[in-house]
Amino acid sequence: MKCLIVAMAMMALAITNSAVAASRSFEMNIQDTEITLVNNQKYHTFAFNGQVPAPLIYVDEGDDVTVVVNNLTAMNHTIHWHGLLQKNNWKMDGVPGVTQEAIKPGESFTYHFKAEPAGTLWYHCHVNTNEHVDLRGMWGPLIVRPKHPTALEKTVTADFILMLSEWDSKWADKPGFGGLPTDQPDYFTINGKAFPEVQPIRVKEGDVVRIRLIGTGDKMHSIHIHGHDFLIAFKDGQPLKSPIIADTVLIGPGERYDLIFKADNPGRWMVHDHIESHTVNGKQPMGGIMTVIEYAGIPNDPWYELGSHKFVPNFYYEDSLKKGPGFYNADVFQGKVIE
Ligand SMILES: [Cu+2]
Repeated sequence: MKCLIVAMAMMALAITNSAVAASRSFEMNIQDTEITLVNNQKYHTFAFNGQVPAPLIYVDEGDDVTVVVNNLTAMNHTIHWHGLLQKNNWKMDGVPGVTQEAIKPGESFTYHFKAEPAGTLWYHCHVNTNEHVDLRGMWGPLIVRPKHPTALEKTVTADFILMLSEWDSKWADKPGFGGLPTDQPDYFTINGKAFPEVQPIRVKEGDVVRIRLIGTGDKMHSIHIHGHDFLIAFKDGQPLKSPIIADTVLIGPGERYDLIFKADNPGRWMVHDHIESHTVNGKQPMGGIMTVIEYAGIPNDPWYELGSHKFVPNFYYEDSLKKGPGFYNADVFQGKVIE
């Protein structure tokens, strides 16, 4: 009898656990894709689903995730899931020659993992990262929603993802080359676009804003937000016990910082890289890593640089993040597939 009760209790526990973790399956193609960084600066990428950044993968902590990847390019690739612990699952870590053979042209591979820990993670190719990650746009956000959110993050009403990168234009149309120590990046982007072709970050007074910075390239970026102090609340997806109050944060390659602040100062406020050489487009200042926080209700001005711009929502995946877990392509990032 005692055994039966224990067995029933264990079964109940198993049911409770499985009810929490969802199984989610996604599929992606890697495709030769031409994107435009700004003006007429095109770039040959190996994009996931033909877009840079890659699709947003948004799951719950503990979910059982399957991702099928089809390599439609002429190069080898893999996916590394940056930030996942992969406990007892190291062969899913996506490193060619260490955890798996690279996915060859025309081949597919199925990744299977548990989504842990929670937070702002990302994914990227791990074959010839110098070129594939730094110059060919092979990166996207992986957001794992926590089972137990912090009191601070529960207050967030507007959530934005900003992936920061650099590009050397001399390799733009030379896939298979580039990513050398002698490279001199001359284009700098947020979510694959440079100012003034980025989108503004639209908020309304009273919002609690979360900015998820992801360093996808190989340079440092010193991100400054005007008119607000923010809390550096998360580092690499993990909540900081003592968040730091700041107006500038230095983010290095691979790092993530989640900034949280109250939108309490209506106006238009610059957000920019304070490494001044990163605010150019080619030889031309001002451009690169800059955008504007726009409060709702501020009248337009004829001289406002983003004022004549067609607003495209979801440039920071803000709409997708509101919808909850799922797999999100975004038209705004779609390039031209190269046959
Ligand atoms: Cu690759």
